[in-house]
Amino acid sequence: MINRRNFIKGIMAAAALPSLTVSKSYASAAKVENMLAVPPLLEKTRSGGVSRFSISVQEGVSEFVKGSPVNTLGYNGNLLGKTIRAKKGEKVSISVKNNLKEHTTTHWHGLLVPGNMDGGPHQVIKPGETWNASFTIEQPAATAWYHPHGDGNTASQVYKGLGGLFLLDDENSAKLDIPDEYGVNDVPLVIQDRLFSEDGQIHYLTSRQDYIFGMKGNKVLVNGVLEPTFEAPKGKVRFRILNGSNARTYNLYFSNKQSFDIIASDGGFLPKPAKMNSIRISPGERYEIIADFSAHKPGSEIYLADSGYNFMKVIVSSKKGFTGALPEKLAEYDPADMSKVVASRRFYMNGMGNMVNINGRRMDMRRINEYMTLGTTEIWNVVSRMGMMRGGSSDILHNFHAHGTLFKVISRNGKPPAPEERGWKDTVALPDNEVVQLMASFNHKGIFMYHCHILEHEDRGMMGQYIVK
Ligand SMILES: [Cu+2]
Repeated sequence: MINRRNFIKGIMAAAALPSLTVSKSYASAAKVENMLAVPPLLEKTRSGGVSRFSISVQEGVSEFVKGSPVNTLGYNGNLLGKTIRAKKGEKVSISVKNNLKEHTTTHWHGLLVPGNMDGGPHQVIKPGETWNASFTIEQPAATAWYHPHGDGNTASQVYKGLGGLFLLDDENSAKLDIPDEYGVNDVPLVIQDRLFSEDGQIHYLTSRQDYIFGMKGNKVLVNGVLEPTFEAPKGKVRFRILNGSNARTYNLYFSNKQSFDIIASDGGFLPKPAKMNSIRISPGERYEIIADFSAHKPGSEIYLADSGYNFMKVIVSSKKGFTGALPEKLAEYDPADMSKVVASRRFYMNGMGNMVNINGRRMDMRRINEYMTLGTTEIWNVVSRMGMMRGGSSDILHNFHAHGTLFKVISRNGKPPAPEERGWKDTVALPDNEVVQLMASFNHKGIFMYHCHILEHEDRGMMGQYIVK
């Protein structure tokens, strides 16, 4: 952090400082009093063999600090959204009504659907209009999510509160003996940092740093609740963690240093659980972990933390929880089949602030950057090259997300991926100058985006389009 701060100081020397001064470092300790909210499931109706969901994108008001209302955005509510849940093979139809005063789109992050159903910047929903997305779930069980993806206004809409979970189930997830009581021992955690001032208000883009590196906050919301408390049963708890932040990468761990098992990444279950003490999660990524609280006395307090900041308290209750052993095998191990690879491409993620680009180009709605063939597999080499900032920081300055495919990490700088990156993914962190090799297949037609998931970078053009024909 020190290195980065000095570095920023250098490039900010000539910049005017913003008039608003809010401490941007994490609070030293959490003042925890709010209970964790769990987003309810979105109601579905069945007709004609199709599950129908209805979403309203709307303005709202939220109180993160008592007595300090903040204008927010939500899906069917004041903030965030209800959880959509569907099974493999299920036909779904989702109507999305835009009740905002500005355009939006609704992207199904992590879902494999045709390009025209993807909810990217081409599927604009103007104020007052409704967009209908229909598709069949054709992929393994996973924790996915939905969020805005408009051309140039994604970051502010997510920051104000738009985002929801999209959980997928299949035969495998139904039969695995793991915690699966939604909200009890199978608990989603949408982690988002926000810049709070003392009066409980939230601020956006207050400094040059925010434009350059993306918007980072000084406090963490989990499921829209500031520094919450979760009461855990005395047993194993599955947390489905989504980094829904605009720009911050977390290294999550428990304050008592207890280990946990990672069971799933963005696109579904890992081949087998991976025991870890901390997990790096960049914006847009998801990890499902199993934390075991059975050895703690009722009343014990443990925190979920990042960089010394205890942002969520876990209180162990006396309720008996899930105590079964974790399965040794979680999903069929499906090794990367390089014999199917027909092409390789490079994606160079360059620059900062307004200079961001991929392979020297910035997003242009009228330009298709890459052409893929339906049913093929490719190798992608993705690398973050920071130019003048090369080597300036150990932080994650860019990451990479692709729509329309789930990929496998083949290697990082030629070395095999760590155990937690051996399952399906759609987003990867890019430490500076590390070549991340991915294997991706294209099984849906249409136009899809690939981009940095630091949302201020995405909005400033760090995005490209590929077409599958
Ligand atoms: Cu970036």
